[in-house]
Amino acid sequence: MAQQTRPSALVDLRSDTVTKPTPEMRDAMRDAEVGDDVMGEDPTVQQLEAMAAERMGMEAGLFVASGTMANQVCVCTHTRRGQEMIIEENAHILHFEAGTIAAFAGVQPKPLPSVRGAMDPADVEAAIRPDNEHFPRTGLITVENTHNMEGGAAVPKENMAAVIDVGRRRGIPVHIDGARIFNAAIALGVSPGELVAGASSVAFCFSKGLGCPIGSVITGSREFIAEARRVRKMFGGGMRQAGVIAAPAIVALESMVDRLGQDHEHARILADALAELPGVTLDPADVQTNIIIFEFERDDMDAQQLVAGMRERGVLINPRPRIQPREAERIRVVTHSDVSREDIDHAVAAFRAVLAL
Ligand code: TLP
Repeated sequence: MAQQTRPSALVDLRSDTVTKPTPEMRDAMRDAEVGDDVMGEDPTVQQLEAMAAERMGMEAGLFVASGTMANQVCVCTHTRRGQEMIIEENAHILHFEAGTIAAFAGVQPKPLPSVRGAMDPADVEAAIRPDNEHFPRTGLITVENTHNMEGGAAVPKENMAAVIDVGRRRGIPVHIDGARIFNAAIALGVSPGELVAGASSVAFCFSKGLGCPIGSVITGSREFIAEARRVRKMFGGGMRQAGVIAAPAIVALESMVDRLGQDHEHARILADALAELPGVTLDPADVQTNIIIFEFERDDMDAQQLVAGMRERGVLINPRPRIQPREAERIRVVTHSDVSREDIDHAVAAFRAVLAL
């Protein structure tokens, strides 16, 4: 267990992507047995892919460079050009992947509203296009869990199961952007395999809460992964001695998953303190995992000034970019394995100092 307990020079709460590899990860990178993975000869990558598939209850896995590549390889593998994909309206795939579903997969989105990331299964079913030559064909349904822009909300298992069931009944694949699926599983008290049961593909990241420097994995059926492997090659994502970056991911699966609850606890402490401060609109009960998003509105200070004031006190935070027209200014704060309890206390003190009336 690799909780690092230094009061940091800087407390970096911009994202859980900022974590540095632990000493155990560095050791594993140095000692990794490697081979040419495009030739199917890297034993460390193969071990990681098998472990990841097993965790998700899937047949096979595929190691890729990033969460974005994971999602895009899945979208391209599931769909054909000109199709439509049903997606939650604030999803990462829709807003933060540089328009790739249009540029690479050639599919158009059918965005649906949600309650904190959970789309109504009846809406999903109603959004499936009837057979009519005017319409695009519905080629994919996606669910993001945890939902980043909904403040790390964990989409409940029953909702996931109901949406997955719509896909199964209507013969439409369901992809899960599970960049933070372990955070979701821990918050909901279920195994990740239970949470994604019946989905066609699940992507999750090692370079977020799990603390790795790089990497994501796609899991699915053997047949799907064989096809995804070809698409990954088209993206330029075939990697050679990738065991050096797969090795820390194995360390992460073995030792970084159970500690995620600590990040959630830290986020709750922060949320309780933030909710008391003038200008902050936040219901701490909404903070289920390691992401806090709060509305910020004051006459005497805007979000940029809050960010600057926090930086002066050694705490890094980011505004959450506006993704819907006219929405309120929001700030995102993310806890992770490089943030200790002392760091949280320091951040709370800094927020109080900057926001005190
Ligand atoms: N999210 C990043 C930024 O892109 C916003 C962050 O700091 O949270 N799915 C989800 C739900 C994500 O949150 C992210 C990254 C990705 C996919 C993409 O992963 P990467 O950054 O590895 O391409």
